Amino acid sequence: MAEVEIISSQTCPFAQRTRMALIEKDIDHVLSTIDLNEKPDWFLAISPYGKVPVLRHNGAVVFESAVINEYLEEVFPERPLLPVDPVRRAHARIWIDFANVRFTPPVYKLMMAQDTEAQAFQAERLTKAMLMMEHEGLAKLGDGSYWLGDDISLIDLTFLPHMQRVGVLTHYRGFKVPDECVLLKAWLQLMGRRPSVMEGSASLDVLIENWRKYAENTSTGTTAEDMRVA
Ligand SMILES: N[C@@H](CCC(=O)N[C@@H](CS)C(=O)NCC(=O)O)C(=O)O
Repeated sequence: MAEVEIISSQTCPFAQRTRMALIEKDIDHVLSTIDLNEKPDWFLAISPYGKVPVLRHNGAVVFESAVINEYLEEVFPERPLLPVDPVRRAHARIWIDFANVRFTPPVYKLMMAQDTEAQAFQAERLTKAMLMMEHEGLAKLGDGSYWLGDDISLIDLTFLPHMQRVGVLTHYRGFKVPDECVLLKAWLQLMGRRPSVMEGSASLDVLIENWRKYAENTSTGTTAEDMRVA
């Protein structure tokens, strides 16, 4: 058995972040997939939040995608995904926090909003987040193609899965990446060609079907519960 195991569900965007880190860092691992509608007892015993991803490594259990990725960075320093310079490292963490606190919640909340007023409010929030990513993030941080320049980093891996789901928002809510976000659109295209993205991504049709529960606000999962109060 490989010493690194990542536990995911079929199309979890948070688990996708960690899977991409494992692939980018070329870490030998096993991918275990569970059904979130019927969480096995062994999984509930190691996942206090009842959420994927969960990483098992040499008997230790680590959860929360951002924490897992930092753990992998510390334990497997080869093929680094964070810069060495402390200021650049701090900036990377600021944008990873931004992805979790300011970008991801409006993605879910726009999906789950049922009346047009709430949808317009969340679309506005998401638009503002994307404009900030364009002008304060991509335009200022790096002069290359990825968030920090020429080298891919944990920032790219953290934003990518939910940026891919903008196509699902377009399908259900008519939302689109703002026209002025040219760097963001170019980055998304570039990321689409990474083997780690190609391997870990589901088709738009699968994502649309999988997120129907959010679009109809019928999900009883803990992610939906958390996002209702986020
Ligand atoms: N903050 C967590 C979020 C993880 C999360 O929400 N995972 C979802 C699947 S994409 C989950 O396991 N949800 C459990 C449920 O819906 O019951 C992370 O970054 O790892």
